[in-house]
Amino acid sequence: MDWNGAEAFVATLSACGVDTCFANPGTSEMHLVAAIDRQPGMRAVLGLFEGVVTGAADGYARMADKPAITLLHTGPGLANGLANLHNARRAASPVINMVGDHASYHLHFNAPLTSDAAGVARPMSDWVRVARSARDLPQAGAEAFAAAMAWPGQVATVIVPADHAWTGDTAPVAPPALAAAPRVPDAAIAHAADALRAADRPVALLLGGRALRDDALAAAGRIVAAIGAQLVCETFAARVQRGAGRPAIAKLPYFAEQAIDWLTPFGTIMTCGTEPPVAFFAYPGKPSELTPPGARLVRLAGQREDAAAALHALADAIGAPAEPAGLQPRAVPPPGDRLTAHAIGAVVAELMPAGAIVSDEGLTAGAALFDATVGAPPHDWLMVTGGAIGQGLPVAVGAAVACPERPVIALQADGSGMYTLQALWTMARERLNVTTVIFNNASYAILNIELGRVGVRNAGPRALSMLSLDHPRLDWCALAAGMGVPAQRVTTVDEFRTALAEALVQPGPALIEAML
Ligand SMILES: Cc1ncc(C[n+]2csc(CCOP(=O)(O)OP(=O)(O)O)c2C)c(N)n1
Ligand SMILES: [Mg+2]
Repeated sequence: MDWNGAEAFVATLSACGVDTCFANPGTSEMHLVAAIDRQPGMRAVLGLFEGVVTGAADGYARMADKPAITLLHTGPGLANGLANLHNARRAASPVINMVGDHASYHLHFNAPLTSDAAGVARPMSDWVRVARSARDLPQAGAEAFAAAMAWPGQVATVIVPADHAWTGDTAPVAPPALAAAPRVPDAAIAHAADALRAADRPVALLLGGRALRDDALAAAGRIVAAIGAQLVCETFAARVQRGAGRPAIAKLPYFAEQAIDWLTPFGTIMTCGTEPPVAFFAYPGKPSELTPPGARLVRLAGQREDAAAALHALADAIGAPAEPAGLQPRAVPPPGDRLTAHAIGAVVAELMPAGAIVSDEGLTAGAALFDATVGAPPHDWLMVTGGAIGQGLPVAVGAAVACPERPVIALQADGSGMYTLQALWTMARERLNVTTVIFNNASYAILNIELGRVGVRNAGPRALSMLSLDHPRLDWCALAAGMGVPAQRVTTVDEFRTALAEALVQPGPALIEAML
């Protein structure tokens, strides 16, 4: 076969096991589009805004533990997708961006779409490479795969000049060998074991990243069995495996003073798969670091070290039993009379099937939702890792594409949902099994809270108008219908229970607009 650069590039990634492309192409990507078309086993999923494309690639990676390709159009198209690449990077998700650009010889003519595409890519990519020729393009693809899979994952971006994509005389290259996950040094395990043996006050194990997966949690549960440690998850985690039958795990509160209060009873705070906890924002006169002054901070493993191996080694070092303790029992809290975030969480905990995936962009609803669902059937919970809102619906798309047999529930705040609501159209087109619950509070509620917390007093109507979503109030049922997703509005707990039960048994997407 006579390969052009685009075909050799896509075939190289296919040989690496990449089988999904989230796309929003333009003229400079037409040979990439054709190459995707010709590649057997490659699925193409169109997103109608680049933030949907990049967020879907993130959600896919969190569930598949391998990259999808994004197909993006020049610097401006990539720029539209950057916020969710930021979230993907903070999640340490493996992602490969394939960004088309003008033909190399065309750039100096300064045509309208001329931009510094590599410069646009750099801040939100861990690895960037501009292909140098058609022959170099498959090589760049293999290198991008290795970079994306650098454990546990990175955002890798290849800029593809159009002439390199369409020039022939090249061929795919072999998949690269991948490095193993970096192991925590023995000395760090011994140090952590000493700290646990010496602890005379309660111990909190603060878990993040891959420490929130089953294997690692089983080891953490062994440490619970040995010394009664409290497991706590970082406030914004990429993916937590939780629910009934798994080691019970709390979540560190978002507000700094609540997080410090929460951590104050602990004499030792050990981090694994994450960094020592810091406040999301600085506030005048308040500390940035959340570790209480009297506590001993012990770093077991960072985000890029093998957290599961470290936890098992630590459990062995302290002679912990083989079986985890502190398992979460099945439990559903009473929802209460009013349709609140807690009530929605309680009904979700009641009806959610085992193996469901939750994409949580609930913002002010988030803490109540997490707490109400601790005793739900076993499930995966995905959060906004980088604080850039507009992640929830695209991540739900990607998770549903990665795991077609598992139902996905998107718990979505209204303001954040508006950034990337085009994801609903992709759900409808691909018939993805996603149930979206919109929290319609007609407000940027969190910013109304933060306004006071940062110390602004006597905010006037102009300030408050920048934090409100009324006049006109968003009609999510109409928005969803316009994109082919059946929707209904609910105002009571019973209406919500009926709507959710219906949506969960029907195939394809549905949206429930909860009026709060
Ligand atoms: C990309 C991006 N733009 C803006 C913000 C600032 N921001 C944080 S929360 C928020 C509003 C959230 O409102 P909503 O999603 O309705 O949640 P609620 O507070 O009402 O629960 C905004 C605009 C952000 N975090 N990320
Ligand atoms: Mg809101």
